[in-house]
Amino acid sequence: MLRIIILALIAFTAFYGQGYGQETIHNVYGRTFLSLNGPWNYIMDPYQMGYLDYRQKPFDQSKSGKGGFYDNLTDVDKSMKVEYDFTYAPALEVPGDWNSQEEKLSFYEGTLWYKRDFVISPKNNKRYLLYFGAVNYECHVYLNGKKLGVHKGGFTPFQFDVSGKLNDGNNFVVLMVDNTRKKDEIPTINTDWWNYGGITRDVMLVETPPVYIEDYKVQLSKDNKEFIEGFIQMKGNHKPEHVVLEIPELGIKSSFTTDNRGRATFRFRTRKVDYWSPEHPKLYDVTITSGSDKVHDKIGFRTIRTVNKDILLNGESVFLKGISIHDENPILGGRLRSEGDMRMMLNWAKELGCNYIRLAHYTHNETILRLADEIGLLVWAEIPVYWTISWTNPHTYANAENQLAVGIDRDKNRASIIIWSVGNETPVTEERNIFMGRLVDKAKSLDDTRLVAAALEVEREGYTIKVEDPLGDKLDLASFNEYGGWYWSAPKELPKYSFDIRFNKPVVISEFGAGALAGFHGDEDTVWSEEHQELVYINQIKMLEKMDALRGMTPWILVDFKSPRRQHPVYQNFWNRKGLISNTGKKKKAFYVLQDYYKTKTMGKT
Ligand code: GCB
Repeated sequence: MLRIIILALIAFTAFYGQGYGQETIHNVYGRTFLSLNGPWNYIMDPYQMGYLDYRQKPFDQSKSGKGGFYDNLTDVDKSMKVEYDFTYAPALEVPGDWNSQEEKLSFYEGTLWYKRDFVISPKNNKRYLLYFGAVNYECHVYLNGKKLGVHKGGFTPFQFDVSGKLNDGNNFVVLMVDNTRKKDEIPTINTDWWNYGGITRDVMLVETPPVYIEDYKVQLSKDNKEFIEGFIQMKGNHKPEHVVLEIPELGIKSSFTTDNRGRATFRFRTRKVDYWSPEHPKLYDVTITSGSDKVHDKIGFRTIRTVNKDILLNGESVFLKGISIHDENPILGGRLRSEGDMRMMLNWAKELGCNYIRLAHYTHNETILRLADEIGLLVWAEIPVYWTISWTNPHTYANAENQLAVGIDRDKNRASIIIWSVGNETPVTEERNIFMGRLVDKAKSLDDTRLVAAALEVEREGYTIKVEDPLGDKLDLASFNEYGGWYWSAPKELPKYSFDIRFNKPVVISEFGAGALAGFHGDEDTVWSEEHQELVYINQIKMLEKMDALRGMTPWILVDFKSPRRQHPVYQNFWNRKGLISNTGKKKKAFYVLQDYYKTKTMGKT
């Protein structure tokens, strides 16, 4: 018994002690909030002067708790020696990474402080939650000079309950953000994308009633499309609460009573639903009410499952015409910040003829998922378990699992998401198989209504491309990255290859591609030319089409993106050039090859 308690305690501290694991309010955009976006003053602090004393002890762990930049001293008495002042410091726009906003920060990896003032008159009968869409990577949050907590993980939301901690009038929030890459974190030190630091997504102060609708899930039953099922979770007390779910277009108005955990689960028969699909992205207005709280959402209803080599969307075989996408706007530079940025990306995907996108390699902005629901694009969502993670470190695992769980939690009502990916190109070893296997089990335990996948790697023997990663046994798809014509073999050789795949599952190619500098022309053998990339696409498609199990693909990648690994001064200049569209928005020849293929490609074979 004692052992169990100790183990439970270790697991608990691994989760909460490390700064991940806070629960967040569901559908934050559907709530009443004060936006804290806009300019925040910042101080670059490579030596963590604002956090550590000269003996390297954190000020916030000293007796007084004072001494750090979070005190936000300004215009002090002339006898005081203070070596910072936010008031006169420059500002960065939030949301937005720091690298793309200031030349001197473009390669910066380290600590940077943010400060923002705001005015509010908190009401006695309300709760207040300070919500962050994402901050990369580790972040210490202080409100009016007092520490609220720490969060780790650059792509998932987190919040603090600040009820009773707000001043009536002037308030300030200070954040210390550190994007230093570390071996044991998720992602680890080595990635092929820019390590954009800072407050990259929305910040808001959410106001709710004291007892509020914290979470809910409304979807079609996995086993029977005639039923709607899900739950409503209240927060604030554990007394029975009356909750009402309304979907007017389906004639639904159902009442439930929550149990002593604040939860009501439901399953009831519905009249015929107009199914959501990329061709017909039907969303229903859904309203949940309890006491004085009311939340509105738009939810699509669809089913997804696999049968042998087929992917069935609403019971019909579908071919996933996809493209991979990073969370980056190459034209403005930096992380996607606005709905406009995101629409630009999705409209390009639509123009390419896609019905599907892979949001690589981490949890993307909630807004892009809502747009995918609205525009009609199926989605592969992913976590940054990428390449060589510290497989045996329990903190690393807890962190990965938390990022997976928070992503699933945030986006569980999005019809567009059909696949949770637990990682990308992780090298097969015993330790990795255990780590990844646990993530697959976790994803399935949290959501058994979607598919679980990972981007695996291939091996080659002569002209045979083999897929035999044992993790594949646990996954719903045979998905792998395969760089024939780029990292191995010449593009013209590709038609000679065939596949040997160990799994009787739908094959969805998670990546193939080739680099090309837009406007650089040469013959098909000239690396970096548009013609070379074009031939890779032509011959990849020929090669892939030989597989009768082929049910989709997300070539790498829609648009050129920034990466510190890409150094060639003429062709790359810190850009990964595998985009079908350049960093200035110019379509390369390969774009049209894929567009033609998608135009004529029919649904999967049954
Ligand atoms: C991959 C990775 C992706 C890289 C890409 C490349 O296999 O999954 O993150 O950017 O290759 O360009 O090498």
